[in-house]
Amino acid sequence: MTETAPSLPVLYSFRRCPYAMRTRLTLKYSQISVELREVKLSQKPNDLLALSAKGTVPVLALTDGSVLDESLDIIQWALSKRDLDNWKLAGQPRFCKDAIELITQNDGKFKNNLDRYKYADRYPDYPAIYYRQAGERFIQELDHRLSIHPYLVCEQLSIADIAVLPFVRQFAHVDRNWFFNSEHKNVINWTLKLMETPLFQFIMKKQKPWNSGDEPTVF
Ligand SMILES: N[C@@H](CCC(=O)N[C@@H](CS)C(=O)NCC(=O)O)C(=O)O
Repeated sequence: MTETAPSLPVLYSFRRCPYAMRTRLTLKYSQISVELREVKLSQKPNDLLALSAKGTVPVLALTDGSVLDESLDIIQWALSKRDLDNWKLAGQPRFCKDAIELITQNDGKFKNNLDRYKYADRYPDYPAIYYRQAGERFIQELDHRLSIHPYLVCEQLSIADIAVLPFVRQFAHVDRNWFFNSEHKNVINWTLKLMETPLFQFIMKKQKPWNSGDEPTVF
């Protein structure tokens, strides 16, 4: 009798999407295997759109048929399965609240300024530097935090670092020369340190875009 491989949750992802990056970081950390489907945003697969009409990545289709189409929901789900280093900051309600507030700021105001800085030609009301300076206010806050402890919320790596890092990386990459020579030394060191970890290197490996019928890529 031939045995069929157990089916895995399916993650629709885009390698350079910061929302997808933070979910891949967490799924890998939580030791949850998924079938990875790399999506081309200009050519979204019908299977993805059938699961979530929003048409954003990441989307995680669980084996029980449920679908998570918000990165923070995927992160919470993964951490509820396994969180060996307590990224959730369980038992530390003050830090936990702070982490959530920081992620909200990141996903809201900072992401907004980041988009305008990155795609300044689409927002001609102001030059790119205007949006960069607006985004820098968040970077300054992070820098201040990192002058007090090695991670964003406290002495340990947490969900806040993982959720925010991919966006700071994107901010840095708009003009690397400016960023890595800027005054934000604590943020620069934190970014470089985290990006050099085996976990980060692993989740950034190149993937070829998925097509229906492809052999599954286990991640
Ligand atoms: N709130 C969503 C946002 C996801 C999102 O906006 N992803 C972008 C890529 S980074 C996307 O899929 N955009 C759709 C598009 O570009 O067509 C989440 O946290 O998962």
